Amino acid sequence: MMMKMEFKWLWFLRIAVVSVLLVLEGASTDACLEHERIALLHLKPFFNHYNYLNNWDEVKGSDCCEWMGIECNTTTGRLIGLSLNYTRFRDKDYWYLNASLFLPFVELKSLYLRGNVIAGCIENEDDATKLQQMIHLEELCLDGNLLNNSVFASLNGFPNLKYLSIRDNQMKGSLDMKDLDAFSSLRELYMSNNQLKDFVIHKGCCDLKKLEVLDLSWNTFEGMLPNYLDNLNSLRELDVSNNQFSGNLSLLANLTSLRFISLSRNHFEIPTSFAPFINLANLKFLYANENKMVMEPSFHSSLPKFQLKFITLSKCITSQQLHFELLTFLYYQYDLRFVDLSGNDFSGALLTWLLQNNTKLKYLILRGNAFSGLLSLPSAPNLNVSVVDISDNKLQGQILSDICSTFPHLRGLFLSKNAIEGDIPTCLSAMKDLWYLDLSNNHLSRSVPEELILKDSQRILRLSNNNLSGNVIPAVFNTKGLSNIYLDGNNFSGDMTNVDVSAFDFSSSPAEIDLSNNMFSYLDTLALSNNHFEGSIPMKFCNLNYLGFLDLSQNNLSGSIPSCSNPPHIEHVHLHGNRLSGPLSLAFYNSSSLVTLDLRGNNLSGSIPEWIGTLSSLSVLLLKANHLHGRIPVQLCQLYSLSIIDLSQNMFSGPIPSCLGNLTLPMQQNKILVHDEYISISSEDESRIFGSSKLARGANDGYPTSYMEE
Ligand SMILES: *[C@@H]1O[C@H](CO)[C@@H](O)[C@H](O)[C@H]1NC(C)=O
Ligand SMILES: *[C@@H]1O[C@H](CO)[C@@H](O)[C@H](O)[C@H]1NC(C)=O
Ligand SMILES: *[C@@H]1O[C@H](CO)[C@@H](O)[C@H](O)[C@H]1NC(C)=O
Ligand SMILES: *[C@@H]1O[C@H](CO)[C@@H](O)[C@H](O)[C@H]1NC(C)=O
Ligand SMILES: *[C@@H]1O[C@H](CO)[C@@H](O)[C@H](O)[C@H]1NC(C)=O
Ligand SMILES: *[C@@H]1O[C@H](CO)[C@@H](O)[C@H](O)[C@H]1NC(C)=O
Ligand SMILES: *[C@@H]1O[C@H](CO)[C@@H](O)[C@H](O)[C@H]1NC(C)=O
Ligand SMILES: *[C@@H]1O[C@H](CO)[C@@H](O)[C@H](O)[C@H]1NC(C)=O
Ligand SMILES: *[C@@H]1O[C@H](CO)[C@@H](O)[C@H](O)[C@H]1NC(C)=O
Ligand SMILES: *[C@@H]1O[C@H](CO)[C@@H](O)[C@H](O)[C@H]1NC(C)=O
Ligand SMILES: *[C@@H]1O[C@H](CO)[C@@H](O)[C@H](O)[C@H]1NC(C)=O
Ligand SMILES: CC(=O)N[C@H]1CO[C@H](CO)[C@@H](O)[C@@H]1O
Repeated sequence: MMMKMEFKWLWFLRIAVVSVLLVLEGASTDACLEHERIALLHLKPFFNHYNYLNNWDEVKGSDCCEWMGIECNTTTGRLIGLSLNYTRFRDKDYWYLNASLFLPFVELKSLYLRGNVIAGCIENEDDATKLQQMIHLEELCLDGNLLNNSVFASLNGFPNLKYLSIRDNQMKGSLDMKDLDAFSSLRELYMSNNQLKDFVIHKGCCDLKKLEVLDLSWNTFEGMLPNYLDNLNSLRELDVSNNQFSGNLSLLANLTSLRFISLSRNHFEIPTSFAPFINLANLKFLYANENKMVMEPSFHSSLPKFQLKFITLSKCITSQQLHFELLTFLYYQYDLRFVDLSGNDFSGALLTWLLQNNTKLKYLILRGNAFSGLLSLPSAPNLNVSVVDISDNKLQGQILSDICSTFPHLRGLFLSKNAIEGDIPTCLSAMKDLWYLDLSNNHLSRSVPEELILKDSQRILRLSNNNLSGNVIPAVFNTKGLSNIYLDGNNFSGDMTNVDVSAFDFSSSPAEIDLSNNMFSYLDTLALSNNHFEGSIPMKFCNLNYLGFLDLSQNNLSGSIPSCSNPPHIEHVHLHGNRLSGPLSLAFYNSSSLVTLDLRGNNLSGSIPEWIGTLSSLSVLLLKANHLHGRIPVQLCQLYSLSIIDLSQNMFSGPIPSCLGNLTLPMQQNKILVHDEYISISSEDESRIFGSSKLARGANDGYPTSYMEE
């Protein structure tokens, strides 16, 4: 699609240049042919539901080459491109297209009819012969319609069609390969997101010899890959992901043009040596997540001919524990950019050699395995490494400061859920590109380098559940940059009361804030629970204009909850397990963004204020184990999003408002916050990684979306 877009872009440029020349020469050309203009006007009523085609002007002399969705050849004035995506009402009934209406456009090259509730074609007697006249049609996109398997029979005609896309339609059951025989000119065929289940294959068929891209993903195919495939000698990209295919991969062994294969989320038996692919010298992208990995009966000694750039092999089911050493083919790879072997329970020592062999490696994802021993690093720097994720393994020992010089351009470092001990190396705070550091759930001890917390750029810092100590309070409240800071579950101490937040005492609106000078704190998440902080919650919290998540629970905080106009975007407040006292002040009055309010286990007194009804998004209200008393206000019934209320262990009196029984208490789990940000691949990196590979780029596999979500 890349190439195509570039081509079109050039084309528009050329149109622009030509029209400028025409103006300069004072000449005028009737760019649009009259009979094509009239034929377009016949089409208009079928496609103008949103009035998008309002410049398809019925006045004579209107140049149809200028119309919405039209592309003409600037020399001949003939129509060559017609793009009518999403121009019908989606909620209106399905309809049948009269393909004859397109016959006047004999030079048409591309036709896009995506998302138009088309259920099929009207049968005209001699359509097939007539469609044969459209010798220029090369691209046809029918994505997102209601077409069934008969679509192939209706389209049986276009002699030079190269690109056919029928994604997201209603093809079901068996795909009869004979139907495809008429499409011998096809280079690219996309059929993802239908409900196709199997293939009907006939002897002596297989005219798709020129096919280069085949997308069968997101269907319900089952059984072995069809024999048909091994004839497709030109195939460069094959996506069969998200089906129920099973069996081995021998069938692909001779398709030496293959550059991209996605097998993810099927039941294939993938041998650890990848022996079936050994001759695929052009293979660069191999996605094989969530299949069955099987051990070879014997050691496979032949060298693979491929040099992969991208391999994903996460969450494969195995019957026995696999030692990493079994992935022999990996020893011969030296051009890898992206490696994901997560969730496989691989054991053994960490793959230092993989980093040494692959100096272009950018992403190394090994989380959820059983790698053990020290976090050993290659001796030479790997300048390209951007993300290293070895969380949820069995690493021990310390993080050596070599890590900073070995991976100087690191953007994400994920080492949580291991058994790492010792100090956090100070050099990490000087790493300019590092915006996500997760060392949580280890045995790190002693103090945190102050600079790491103060670091003045946008980032996420997770150090939860270690054995870190010291007073981090001054640093936390002087942090700069847009930050999420998680320091809960440690042994930090310090008095909150006198926190100096004057550094970010600002009242200007976000638009006026000068980010470039990093003058203000954009703290949006602050989690400091389970430490030993003391004193009262500073009044100045009210000035944390960007705070969305505040967790100070399980500390030793006292005094009252500051009553102020609360942070305007606050969503989740966790203050349980402290010694907070006094009434529920106006702290959260009118806070329409508040979703969770957890004040359990404090010494709060007074009654539940009537303004509780103003918390229109409140979903979780936990007031258990305080000294609250009085009546439960009926205003609670105005909280239509409430899903959990806990008022137990207080001294409430009077009736329970009957209207509470009227609340539906929906479980809105999505609102109960689980932060799980990840690193994103920039579009620049993406094109460098994926190059011109069409399917890899589209990531039909759903991969690497977890790296694209921020
Ligand atoms: C435009 O038409 C001319 C003459 O038929 C042809 O040579 C040229 O390749 C066409 N250009 C495009 C972009 O189709
Ligand atoms: C119409 O949809 C196709 C397929 O998704 C796409 O390639 C094409 O760029 C779209 N055209 C326009 C004008 O949006
Ligand atoms: C389809 O369109 C052609 C050309 O405009 C027309 O002659 C024919 O009657 C139409 N068929 C139907 C069934 O409307
Ligand atoms: C498929 O669509 C055609 C119209 O193009 C219709 O005549 C036929 O009944 C449909 N077949 C099935 C099995 O729904
Ligand atoms: C792959 O499966 C086919 C069909 O079941 C079988 O004939 C062939 O021996 C298998 N190949 C391997 C290497 O297991
Ligand atoms: C691959 O090619 C070899 C040699 O031409 C042949 O023996 C084998 O049967 C082919 N395998 C497949 C699956 O077509
Ligand atoms: C990769 O490293 C392993 C282990 O050090 C070595 O055996 C292999 O030859 C290396 N491969 C390449 C291509 O450098
Ligand atoms: C936590 O760190 C302190 C020193 O800061 C040490 O004395 C203590 O043993 C550590 N506790 C654990 C469980 O590692
Ligand atoms: C917490 O830190 C103190 C020193 O500041 C230390 O004496 C104590 O053992 C630590 N607590 C735990 C549970 O490690
Ligand atoms: C909490 O603070 C009080 C008063 O300062 C102190 O006596 C108590 O030891 C502290 N408790 C903990 C667990 O730190
Ligand atoms: C609760 O619902 C019942 C029945 O819909 C209605 O009669 C009653 O007025 C409602 N109670 C309150 C307090 O909204
Ligand atoms: C693939 C890739 O990003 N390669 C880069 C690795 O790092 C060297 C040195 O910075 C660059 O020159 C390469 O382009």
